[in-house]
Amino acid sequence: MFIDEVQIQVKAGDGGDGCLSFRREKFIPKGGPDGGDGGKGGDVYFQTVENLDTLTDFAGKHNWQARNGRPGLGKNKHGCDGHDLIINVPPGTLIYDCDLGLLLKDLNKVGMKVLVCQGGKGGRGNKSFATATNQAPRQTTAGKEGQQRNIRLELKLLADVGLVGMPNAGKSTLISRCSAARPKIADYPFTTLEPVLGIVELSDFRRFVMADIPGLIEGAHNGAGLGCEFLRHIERTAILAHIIDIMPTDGSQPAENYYTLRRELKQYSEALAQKDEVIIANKIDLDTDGKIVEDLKNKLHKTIYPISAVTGAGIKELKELLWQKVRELKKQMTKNSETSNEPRTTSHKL
Ligand SMILES: Nc1nc2c(ncn2[C@@H]2O[C@H](COP(=O)(O)OP(=O)(O)OP(=O)(O)O)[C@@H](O)[C@H]2O)c(=O)[nH]1
Ligand SMILES: [Mg+2]
Repeated sequence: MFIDEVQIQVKAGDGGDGCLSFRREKFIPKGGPDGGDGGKGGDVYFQTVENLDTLTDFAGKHNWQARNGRPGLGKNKHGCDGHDLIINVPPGTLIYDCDLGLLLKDLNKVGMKVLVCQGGKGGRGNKSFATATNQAPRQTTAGKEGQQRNIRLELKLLADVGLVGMPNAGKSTLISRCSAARPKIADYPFTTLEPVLGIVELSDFRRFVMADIPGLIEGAHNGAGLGCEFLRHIERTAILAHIIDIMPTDGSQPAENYYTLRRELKQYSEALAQKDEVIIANKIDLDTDGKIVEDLKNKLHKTIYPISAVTGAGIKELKELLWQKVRELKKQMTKNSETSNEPRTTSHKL
């Protein structure tokens, strides 16, 4: 089950209460106060880990709570601090506070860790109130409550190349040919029902991540087909690979299908539509004399990369091209982030 949005409640641990106690021992009259302080409640963190790619772990669990601090004890014993709760999420998870309607943090890299709820402080035991003029205090304080938040987690997968196209265009066939991902492939529309990530490997240890998402149809922004919601998973890709079926089984025109899909992308988000795009004409094995691809080139007036995901024609060149483009864009992005003065910390406190 692929889950990319959940709402949960997280709570840090409460602080333990301070202890009221006096030293009582044989032959030691008036032993004095010896109540220890309470322990601190555990904090709640979110952390990104590599081997996760959905929010399925949250499906059956709404409440997430760190351990409370233990109360202080006699003989000046400090209560134990509560254990922190570290919640693992996939890279690309956005953390929102539902009540404040605020984006708290975008965990867009592996190994990031963010503190979202701070544990309550432990209370003071009566020993800590002892002074020269008040040597037998009976005063203690209770532990503080841990912070609590209603959190919404939203996952936007992190990939370098996002495959977009109409159903049946051959997106899944392409990703399964380029990577170890094995999404279902069939000759009916909407075979793919959830996003799939694949790592495309080239020679000399070069690699990039490709995302296959369910097909889009006209009216997707109004909910037609599977709607546009999966587009969020390619919002952060460096480039879009737009796959056109040159011989759609429904008899539609490849060029018109291209423009229909572009309109849908634009309706969903202008930023997405502005992304660099590589146009791929798939199924050239069915175009024996090359006329359909030629016609498509003339109609779109854009560079088109012909491939056949089934026979493998043009795939090697396509992988090289995508890798080059991803590398250039990533270089540009790191240059931009270096010129901005954003601190490069990996652990944050909110
Ligand atoms: N002849 C030919 N058939 C292809 C090619 N690529 C894909 N197909 C066929 O097209 C059909 C659809 O392929 P998929 O990869 O499932 O298409 P998709 O774009 O992932 O479709 P959805 O998941 O429904 O959006 C399958 O029957 C494939 O075998 C190709 O290069 N040549
Ligand atoms: Mg598919």
